[in-house]
Amino acid sequence: IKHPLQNIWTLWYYEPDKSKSWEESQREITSFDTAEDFWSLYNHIKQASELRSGCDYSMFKQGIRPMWEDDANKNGGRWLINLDKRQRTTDLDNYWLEILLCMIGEGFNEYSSDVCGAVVNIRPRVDKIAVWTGDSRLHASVLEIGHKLKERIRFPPKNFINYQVHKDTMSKSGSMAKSIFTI
Ligand code: M7G
Repeated sequence: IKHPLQNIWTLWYYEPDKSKSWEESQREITSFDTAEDFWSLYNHIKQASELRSGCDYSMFKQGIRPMWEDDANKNGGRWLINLDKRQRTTDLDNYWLEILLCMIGEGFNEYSSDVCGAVVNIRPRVDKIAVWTGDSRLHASVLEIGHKLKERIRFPPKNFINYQVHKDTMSKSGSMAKSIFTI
């Protein structure tokens, strides 16, 4: 018997395509609900660091699209980790795997239900990894998820991560949105 997960998770892949809208370029790859099926998938696909610039992976609970507009995300926000060029070879894949394992193992404890998913953006200058939560107004939950995130990926304590509300990200451009928490 395979080891069941508490949630069903869906992997998405985004590749820029000028002939399509951003939303149309988000492709649902597959869903899984056991630890073994997670590893088969993970071992079968490229590492995040091997994706072409401009591409993303997203892993979200089944039924939640990796977009601000989804009902589950529209009041939410994200804990954002910016990675400089050098970290693509040293940290990116490790952070991403640890976040996936933390999510599928419900490692955010009593706040795991507030986690919607995670995204990794491969970009020419700064790669980004973000954990998306469903309600930016739940401050205790947001903060606990952020602290747990830093702990799990063993983020250097002297470095900081920021939480941005999707509605702010939507109206500003990219990473320039203001943060409501920094830890
Ligand atoms: P990004 O890929 O999150 O970051 O956003 P980047 O600036 O580092 O590449 C790039 C652009 O993709 C945004 O300005 C939007 O046009 C589009 N985009 C990104 N997200 C996350 C969404 C989304 O959730 N919904 C929609 N409609 N567009 C998005």
